[in-house]
Amino acid sequence: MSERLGSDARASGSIARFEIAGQARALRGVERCGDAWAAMPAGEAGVVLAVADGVGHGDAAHAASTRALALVRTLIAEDAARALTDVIARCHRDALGSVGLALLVLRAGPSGVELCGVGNVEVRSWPARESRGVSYAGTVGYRYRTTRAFTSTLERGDVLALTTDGVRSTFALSRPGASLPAYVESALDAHAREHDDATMVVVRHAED
Ligand SMILES: [Mn+2]
Repeated sequence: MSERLGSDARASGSIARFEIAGQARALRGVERCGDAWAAMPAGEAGVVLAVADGVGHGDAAHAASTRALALVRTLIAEDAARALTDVIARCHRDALGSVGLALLVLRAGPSGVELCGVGNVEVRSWPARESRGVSYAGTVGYRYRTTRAFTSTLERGDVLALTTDGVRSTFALSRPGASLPAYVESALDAHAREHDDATMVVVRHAED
């Protein structure tokens, strides 16, 4: 298990009882990906996932998204139970003057799932049990009106997928096979947009 799981590229591993795979693909022809993702332990039994999409593409977007995720790591390391609305607010203040970003932070653990987001980062669940909540309109580091955190239950074997808007709405989360990295790879091959960075992070709660 890596404390540094998550990157601006592809990675996979396990944290607590959660299996995680993610991949951030840069827009073709651009070196730096404007999206980034991170996964980190949250206490003994939990995990926090964060996905960021810097406004625009390239270096400035990359800088905004990676800086925000570094701050999320710091804040969760300080207090694994910190309110997610506060995490978003701290990232907002830190990102003022940058290009801004969309940011979604999700905490999963034995007591369920909690998530909070601003901007176009989506969450899907398999099986679809109930609404997992939505991101609020706005841009972290520029302007957003308000946020709240959504909570839902989590059963063994449940799968969640976080995606930036570089993944088309044609993507429907299905039951992944044994390999989460292979699932993410093929889902991005099929559903990533041509003209945007695209990121997908999938987390599976252990079956037994
Ligand atoms: Mn995007």
